[in-house]
Amino acid sequence: MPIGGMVKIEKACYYGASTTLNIMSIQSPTSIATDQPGYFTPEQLGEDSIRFFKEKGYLVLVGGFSAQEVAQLNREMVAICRGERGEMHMRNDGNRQHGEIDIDALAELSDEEVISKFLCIHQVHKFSDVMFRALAQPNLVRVLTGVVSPNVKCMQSMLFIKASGKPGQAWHQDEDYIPTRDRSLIGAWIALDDATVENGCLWVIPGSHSHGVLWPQYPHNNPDYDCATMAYDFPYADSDAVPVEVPAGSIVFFNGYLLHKSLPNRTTGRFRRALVNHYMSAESLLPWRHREDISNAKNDYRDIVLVAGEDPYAWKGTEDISRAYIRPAGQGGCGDGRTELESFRKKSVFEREKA
Ligand SMILES: O=C(O)CCC(=O)C(=O)O
Repeated sequence: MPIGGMVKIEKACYYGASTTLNIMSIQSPTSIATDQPGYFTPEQLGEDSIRFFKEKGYLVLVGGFSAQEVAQLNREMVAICRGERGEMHMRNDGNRQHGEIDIDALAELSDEEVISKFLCIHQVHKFSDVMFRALAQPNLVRVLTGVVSPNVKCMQSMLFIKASGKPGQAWHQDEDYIPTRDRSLIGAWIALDDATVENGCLWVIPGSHSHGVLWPQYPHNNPDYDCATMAYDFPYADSDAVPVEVPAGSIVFFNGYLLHKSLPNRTTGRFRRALVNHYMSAESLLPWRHREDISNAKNDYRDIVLVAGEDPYAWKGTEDISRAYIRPAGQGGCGDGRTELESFRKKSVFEREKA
């Protein structure tokens, strides 16, 4: 789909998935307990699920996506990684060094080998029709309109592939990266494989969103995690965290202030794939991507997709700014600036902010 065509779409629509199953999406049976607090089926959604989300900062919708939808997303992932949907650039944050992935050299490799080269690809809805439509999948939108607002917009999609041996992501809060004006940011983490402790499922600290505080972060040097920064000095211990093990097709919704992380995939030969979309209330401005020419209070990033209700700022139009890019796994090192927390603390405020 041409990007230019996409910005004309006022609201994303969902057309369903084709029915052919892909062998890569078939998993060995696992015994993931789905009768836990915070786990709901589409039939069980209601007051209790909304209350759980508000109190604990997350909820799990088991069976949110069907096996056919999961298979279609996994097939699309292969096409994306093979470069069939368009170019992706490697994100190069300041002085960090990352290797390039040579897409042409992937032609001879199997699907599993190709996708294993990537850890995470951002903004996949910008060049993939399938990923674009998944933004507004009906079960997903039902929860969003229940817990966020009748009016919901999306600004980010991320495809996590996490083959065996790939790192996790350290403790963080998503509003630290994507600030909203009304703290309405929410992640929808769609499991494209059964996600377990062994293959690197999400971990959350229930209730940690309720402070409304963004704790500081530093550029850790822990090889268990990718190059994204790690939160510290928050009033919780690792023992307060719970693993969110889920069967493929589940959607884990989590508040943008919730502390969460994932560990490396420690299995042999099993993937832990997930599609993660980020949404917020359409009523809030989105001061994302700092602009020199406008104050943060007025900055409103408009490369967004409305998935429910009305956009109060429709009169501003939308923009087509972001492009798909590859997030570095950090396995070749994250470059300069990685440090132990104690030496990070000794740096001046100026030096810390540069990191
Ligand atoms: O899926 C993962 O491993 C990490 C995802 C995550 O932390 C996020 O989407 O904010």
